[in-house]
Amino acid sequence: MMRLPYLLLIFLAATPTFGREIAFPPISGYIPPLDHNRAQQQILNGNDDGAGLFQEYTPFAGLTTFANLPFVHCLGEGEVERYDIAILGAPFDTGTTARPGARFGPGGIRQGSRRISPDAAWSVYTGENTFLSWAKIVDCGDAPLTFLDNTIALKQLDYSHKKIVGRKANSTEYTTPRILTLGGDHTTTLSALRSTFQAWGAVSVIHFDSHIDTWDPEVLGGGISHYAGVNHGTFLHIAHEEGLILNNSMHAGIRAPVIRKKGDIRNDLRCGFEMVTARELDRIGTDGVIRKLKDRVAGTRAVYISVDIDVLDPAYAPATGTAEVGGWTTRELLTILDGLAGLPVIGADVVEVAPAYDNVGETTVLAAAEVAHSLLTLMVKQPVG
Ligand SMILES: *[C@@H]1O[C@H](CO)[C@@H](O)[C@H](O)[C@H]1NC(C)=O
Ligand SMILES: *[C@@H]1O[C@H](CO)[C@@H](O)[C@H](O)[C@H]1NC(C)=O
Ligand SMILES: [Mn+2]
Repeated sequence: MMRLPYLLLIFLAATPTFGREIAFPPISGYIPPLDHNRAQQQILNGNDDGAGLFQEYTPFAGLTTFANLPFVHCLGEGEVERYDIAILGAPFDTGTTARPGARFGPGGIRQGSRRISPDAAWSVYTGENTFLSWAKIVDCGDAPLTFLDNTIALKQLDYSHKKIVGRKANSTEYTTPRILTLGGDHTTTLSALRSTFQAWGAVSVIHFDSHIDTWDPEVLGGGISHYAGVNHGTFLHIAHEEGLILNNSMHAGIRAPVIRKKGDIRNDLRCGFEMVTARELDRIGTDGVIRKLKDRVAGTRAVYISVDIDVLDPAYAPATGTAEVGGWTTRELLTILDGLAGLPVIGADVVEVAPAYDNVGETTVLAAAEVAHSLLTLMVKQPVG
């Protein structure tokens, strides 16, 4: 008589989603509960070979994906498991003008994200959990890119982006999947913007960076070759030339000097940008920065957010190619990003993370992982497509 309810109880206790509505448990739990009855019985019976102590999943077990999300071979042939938001690594760093190393950024950011886990990601600020929403978020791994030829590598990255955006989303309502790219140097954003153009047309860009990155290839690259002109300081100029971005785009956190006294800023405006400088934050605060960014892109159908980790001060992000002092703190950046909730973010990235220059406390990759988390939250909060 007692057996049935007892079995039911064990069944419920062993079901990780018990007691909570979980739309999509990609894994069985941050630290899923042991089946205590079973474990105790096994130990009492002298049968403590560990089978009763088995946990399907703990945060540092298995292979490292971003935020412990499931891996999907999004670039494979034929049908694959569907997704709404895809994490894609872009291991490319030969478009950088200073320290290389961002080809290891995707792996570094994943490493920094190991304690972010879908079943334990309830925000104390919003009470929400980005990973347990309408959106199915997966990690597609890294795009396979040659490291010997920039032109070919970027074409390979273009192809990877278009393939991932070209699949049918899991949601039947929002049918175009979106990508969060883990860079890679900033050149990789060009491929992302080419794919968002394919799906959504020209987009407004909110560009967090200490540098403007709209340099004319003749100025940054020297006009030596077309190949040399496509780099992490010119990609926004090229994106403008290709018609990928709208003229109500905006930089945030700028502080690095320009090369030409007037020409660079004139060209920047021509490319469709205005800016909030790094020190402006001291006068107008995070609310003021958020307002400026939102006002600038107001009414736009599609916003792309690119975060160069060098927008942070080197104290908060030493592991980057072209560090500039006098930047924002991690908390300030996260507050500003979260303040952009409601914008139709159709794609985003975190780039220029070069883990070789990080410290033993993993300061930069931890920051980059949390920035990526905030970007995912923006994408989830405003479904599009
Ligand atoms: C994915 O799609 C299936 C089938 O439509 C649906 O049942 C499931 O809830 C979706 N997953 C998420 C996380 O929305
Ligand atoms: C952007 O371009 C449109 C036409 O394409 C023009 O009407 C508008 O004034 C421009 N806005 C800015 C801020 O330059
Ligand atoms: Mn940059």
